[in-house]
Amino acid sequence: MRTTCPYCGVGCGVLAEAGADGAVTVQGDPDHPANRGRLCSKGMALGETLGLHGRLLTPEVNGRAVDWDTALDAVAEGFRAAAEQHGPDSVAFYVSGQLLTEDYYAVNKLMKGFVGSANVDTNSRLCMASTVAGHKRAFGADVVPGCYEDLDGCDLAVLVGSNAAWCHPILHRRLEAARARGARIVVIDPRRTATCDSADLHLPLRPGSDVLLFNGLLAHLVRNGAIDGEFLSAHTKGFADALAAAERDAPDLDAVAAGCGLRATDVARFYRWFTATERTVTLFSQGVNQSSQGTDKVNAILNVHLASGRIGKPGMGPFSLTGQPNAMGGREVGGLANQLAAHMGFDDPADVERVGRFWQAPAMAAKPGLKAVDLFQAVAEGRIKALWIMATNPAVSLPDADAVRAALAACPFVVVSDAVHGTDTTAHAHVLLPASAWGEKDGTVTNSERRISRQRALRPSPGAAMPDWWQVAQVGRRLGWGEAFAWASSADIFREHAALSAFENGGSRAFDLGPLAGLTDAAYDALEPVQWPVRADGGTARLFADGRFVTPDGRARLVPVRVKRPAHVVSVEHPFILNTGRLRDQWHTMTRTGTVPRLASHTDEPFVAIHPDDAAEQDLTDGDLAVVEGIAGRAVLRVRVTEDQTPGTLFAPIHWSRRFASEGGVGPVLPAATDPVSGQPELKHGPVSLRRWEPGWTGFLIGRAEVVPDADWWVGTVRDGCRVTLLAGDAWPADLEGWAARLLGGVARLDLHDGGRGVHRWARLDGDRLEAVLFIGIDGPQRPCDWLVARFAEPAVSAEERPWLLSGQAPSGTTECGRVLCACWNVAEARVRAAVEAGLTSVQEIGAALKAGTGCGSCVSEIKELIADARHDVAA
Ligand SMILES: Nc1nc2c(c(=O)[nH]1)N[C@H]1C(S)=C(S)[C@@H](COP(=O)(O)OP(=O)(O)OC[C@H]3O[C@@H](n4cnc5c(=O)[nH]c(N)nc54)[C@H](O)[C@@H]3O)O[C@H]1N2
Ligand SMILES: Nc1nc2c(c(=O)[nH]1)N[C@H]1C(S)=C(S)[C@@H](COP(=O)(O)OP(=O)(O)OC[C@H]3O[C@@H](n4cnc5c(=O)[nH]c(N)nc54)[C@H](O)[C@@H]3O)O[C@H]1N2
Ligand code: SF4
Ligand SMILES: [Mo]
Repeated sequence: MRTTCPYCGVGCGVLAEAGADGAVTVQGDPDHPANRGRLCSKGMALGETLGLHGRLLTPEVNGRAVDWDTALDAVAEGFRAAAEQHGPDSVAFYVSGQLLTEDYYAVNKLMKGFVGSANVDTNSRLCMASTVAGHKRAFGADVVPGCYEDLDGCDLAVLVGSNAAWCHPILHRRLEAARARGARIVVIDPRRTATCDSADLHLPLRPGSDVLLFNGLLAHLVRNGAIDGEFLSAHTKGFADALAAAERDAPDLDAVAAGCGLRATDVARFYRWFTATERTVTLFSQGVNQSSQGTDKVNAILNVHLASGRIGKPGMGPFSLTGQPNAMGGREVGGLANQLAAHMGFDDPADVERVGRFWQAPAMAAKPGLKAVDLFQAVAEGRIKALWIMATNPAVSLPDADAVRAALAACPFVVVSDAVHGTDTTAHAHVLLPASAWGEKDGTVTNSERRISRQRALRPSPGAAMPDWWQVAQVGRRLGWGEAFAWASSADIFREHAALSAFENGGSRAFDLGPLAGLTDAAYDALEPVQWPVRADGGTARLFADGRFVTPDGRARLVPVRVKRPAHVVSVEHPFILNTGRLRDQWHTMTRTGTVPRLASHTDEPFVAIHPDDAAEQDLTDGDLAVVEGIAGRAVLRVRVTEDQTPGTLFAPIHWSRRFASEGGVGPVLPAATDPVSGQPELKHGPVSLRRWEPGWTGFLIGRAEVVPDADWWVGTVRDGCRVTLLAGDAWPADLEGWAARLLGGVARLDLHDGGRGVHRWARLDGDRLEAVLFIGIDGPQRPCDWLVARFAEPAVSAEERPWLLSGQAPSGTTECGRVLCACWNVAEARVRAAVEAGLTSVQEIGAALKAGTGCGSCVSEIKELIADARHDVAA
């Protein structure tokens, strides 16, 4: 079955095959233009995320399993009652760029056309809203001008606030291929990331100073006669004002270097390369968007491309890297509270009228609804009485997350549609609706280059799970709008969506799928990946080639932007800036990737990265636990000392929730400041303090069941056949044996106590099968040796092995298995080390021998390091 990966916005084609035993194997689709057969570690592990463990399989009302009719009646009644008593604006949806376009379309139609409120917002507000706003200001519409082939064909790629090596791995490989034939890569990011390993220049700019850097570039282009005057006068407006603003901020190179905290020679080199290289692509992502001046950052980038005429032509252009698989689809259906549908909006009453007529809508919303942060504020204040959350986990992913949690707990009626049970958000649901997941759903997604691809079902939904669009349509029908929600399939919805895009369009809107409005079911099934706008003769790779933009006068706008201070800055109480982002092998709140042992093993613990000078000053060493305290709330994280950080800045990953750790999440730490234009929260810039936490005891639990331990601090990770939970506490548990029995899930068969040394260890066996092991002590060990963990993957423990269980080490003579380095092929670091010691000296040789590094390639830099270390050892 040909389908599409459900993770990032690269939108890779996947060939998936369901075996007779239900097991699904995947490989890259060689015919898909996004990836041509490749997949990254997350995509390669898709088959392993499809187990039913943890899946939500039946609807629930107030914690009790019910049938669909009961659940849907409850939802319809809850929404009807709220709207009748408190008006339509007391009802809201909070949805996700992980929905399919058809799901998204259904939600948007129900709310904006029938309930009569635009209170539909999406996690894309946390992700793409600044780009949407920046595109609209510059181009008149939310359009990514270029395509992936421009990455293959460029001579300079500038990555701004993007860790593409980990977050868009397959595109990053295309950039590396361009580099191999001579293109240069510049990375603009306050910290040194894996993406910098294949860069020709890394500019570790001061967090938030991007506008200054690009204003300086605009002024530099003008000083060096590198602007395209003809293009500017024929196709744009606003150049003089934009330049005046830029020159005020950035009178010369030294001002830029000082303001950005960069070496003047590095800035000069970047400007020189940009000036000299016609085929330049500027790719940007969350370091740009998630900022209190994200929209201005976007326009600062678009300004330099417009000024140099580098747009709409092969090998060049600004390129927004979209995060979620269907971030783009959501924007096309108008999934954001300030959009309407099919690139129409609330600014023009004619748009509202037109969409209303097309939908035959009884109650068209006429004004924008609440944006995510304001929406949850309204929930907290009791203004939202009924809320439906779909395919997102806001209790984890929003800033000031503890307040979001409290708001959810206080909301009178919360509906959550999710594929899994037990997320931080499902815990607050009055009604829980089981959603079909990847591999079961059927519909379309749009990737970063506007390419629409099919996700196809390869197996039936388990239990009672149903697609999201079906759930919405059922509630629409129950609310009395049977005809408008009569769809029988996702194909029906797609045709309607395509028809709306073409409705009275006549070239006024870039988003146009007209020719697809008449697809038969069979043609929809067989739909090949295609880039919008879709014309009679096919898709469109590149827009604006003719210099015509989507503004009323057809001209693009350069927008004057000025440097602004971030919403919150450092203070005596909060002297560090916390930056947050992603890890290579985890996806967001880990509801899917967190269940795959080989993905968990790359990084198994939430951490905070800090520069060595700062660590020394704070009296912290690598491996300590630290309390990271922000304006809103706190986290407790493992300290990682690294030169990759710039002094004064910290970095922590976003993935841990309360389901996987006691206080491993960054959501509570970040304040809810937003960009005034886009409403996107500033998720990369939270002032914090940092101090060591020295627990009274540490230890770990290994067990087969998922337990939430009663301990001050804990982090759980899945491993093969078991779950490892690291533990720490201030005071010793009061009733030690009772506490241990609870964690172990029963009474231990083996134990070892040395009160003098403060050591307590237990193991529980069922016959010869190991069920649980618990170690705690004053001086560790803090984590289990791999040999012990590996015993859980075995059916029985042998008589020879048994004495070693509580020893804290592997039997003499056994080698430990160790951390997985290459997650694509599941190759342990120890095997790569052994291969290097055995004499292999290049990444290619290692790849040929072990396959390590031949998948997505994101571990290649680590393999290189191991080779370099070995050489160093020999030399020493
Ligand atoms: N492995 C993995 N891949 C993913 C995801 C995932 O969860 N896991 N999620 C997907 C989604 S939804 C998204 S949105 C994308 C995100 O993809 P990216 O945006 O590439 O990822 P992030 O790690 O969030 O942030 C990118 C970088 O911005 C930098 N940054 C912080 N502040 C600034 C600043 O002021 N200026 C500049 N120039 N840079 C700054 C950070 O240091 C970080 O390295 O990834 C997608 N891909
Ligand atoms: N501090 C900080 N916070 C951030 C970010 C950051 O960089 N820093 N990044 C932000 C960004 S860019 C993003 S995109 C968000 C992501 O944050 P979220 O959207 O909250 O994270 P996910 O874990 O992807 O949540 C998706 C949920 O949908 C469920 N699900 C999966 N498939 C389906 C389906 O088909 N139907 C339904 N109904 N449910 C399904 C999953 O089980 C999961 O519970 O986080 C944002 N938050
Ligand atoms: S790069 Fe990886 S996560 Fe993104 S779509 Fe491709 S396989 Fe999926
Ligand atoms: Mo995102």
